[in-house]
Amino acid sequence: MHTDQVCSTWGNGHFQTFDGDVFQIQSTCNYVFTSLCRDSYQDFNIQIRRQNEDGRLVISSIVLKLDGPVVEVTLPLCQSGVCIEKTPTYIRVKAKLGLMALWNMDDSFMVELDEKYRNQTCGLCGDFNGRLIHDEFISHGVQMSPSDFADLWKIDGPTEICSESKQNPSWNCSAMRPMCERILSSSAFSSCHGLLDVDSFTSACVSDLCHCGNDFNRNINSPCICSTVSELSRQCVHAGGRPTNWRTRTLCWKSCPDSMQYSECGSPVPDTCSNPEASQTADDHCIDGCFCPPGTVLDDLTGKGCVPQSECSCVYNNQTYGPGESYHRKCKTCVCEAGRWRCLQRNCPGTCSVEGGAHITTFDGKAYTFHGDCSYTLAEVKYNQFVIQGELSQCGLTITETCLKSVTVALSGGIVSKHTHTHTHTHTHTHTLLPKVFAHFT
Ligand SMILES: [Ca+2]
Repeated sequence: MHTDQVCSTWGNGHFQTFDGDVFQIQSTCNYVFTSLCRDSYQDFNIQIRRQNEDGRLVISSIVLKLDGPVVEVTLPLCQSGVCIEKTPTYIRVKAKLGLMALWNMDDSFMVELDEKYRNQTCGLCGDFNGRLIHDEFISHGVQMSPSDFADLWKIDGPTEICSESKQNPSWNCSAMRPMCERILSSSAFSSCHGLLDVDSFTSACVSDLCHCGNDFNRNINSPCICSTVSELSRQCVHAGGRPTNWRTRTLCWKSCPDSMQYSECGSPVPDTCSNPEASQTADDHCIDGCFCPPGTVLDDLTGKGCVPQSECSCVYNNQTYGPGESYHRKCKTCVCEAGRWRCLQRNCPGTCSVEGGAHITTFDGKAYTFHGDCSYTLAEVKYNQFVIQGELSQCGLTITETCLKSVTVALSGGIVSKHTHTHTHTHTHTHTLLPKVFAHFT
């Protein structure tokens, strides 16, 4: 269960505190959404403001100060313990200190806090002490209205004096209730009813519908009703419930691009051609959004939408190769199969060389110069399968004039062959079945 750690705001100024109180503030002022109450050191401080767009309150600014400097970001970004990512439906901020914030880039914003912050938070999200109403709406025996409570956490800009616009309470909204109940209590949400206080969401739905007016047919697909139903769905999923796909063509329908389908619960990290098992590594709750149908992954390389993994392309050296296409490199051939390179290593011997008595090139191609005066191991395979030694010594007037005087090849089984410029000696100490090996050099 995570409901007691989540604070959220959605739709037309609805809020739910960490402790579960639901209230509405229809205001365009700037508020502390949640912060630590301690003033000496603030791990986090999140502020939020809405603005009025055609009679609808939409989130216009969210400011997160998280344990460090404020940074401008390009997504995705991970820096100093803070990760900011964008999925098709959400912008998500995760902070190591124990905070996750999720914004749907529209009306809904949610913060999940670690248990360790219990009874230490300030702001519209309440004190997180695990008790409803106390001490948010009843403090020291005094009752507070939501707008009194919100006033405590209002933070005006430097030149601003913001006052909350009071709601018009005279409207009779009860006529809207049956419609909200019909949707929110429907069987699609049956797994949510034991997890969330559906009545609070019904009241929020009634309030929004009332605010929007009487035209039900116009409202059925509008934010008037959908923002609260969507929020219930989101919070239900977060709390461990599994709402069935409740959206229909006539109720809060969401269309998706590229043959994707809308789902209330999909992986926050989608499987793609470049990472077809990404969702298996996601440790987070599922989220709602557009997802590729089962059996397909998102083609993030050529932009063909959702494709079976077998139709995925591959990338090598910034070039894209279609399924079945291949590239050849020294000693290997790779074929693109289902988004992955399948490589065949060809039998391709490695070469090490000593040239000019001092210029050595390793099996892996590293060249260096060394003027020796001794016998050196040029190559050796452990457990005495073979040892090749080279004798380097001065052969000119200066110490930088060195020559490879001789090479000795010793094989397991006792074959030792020594090669000099003019002679080759081979001694066989025991009989062996090893193939004879020739060392050649210039
Ligand atoms: Ca409380």
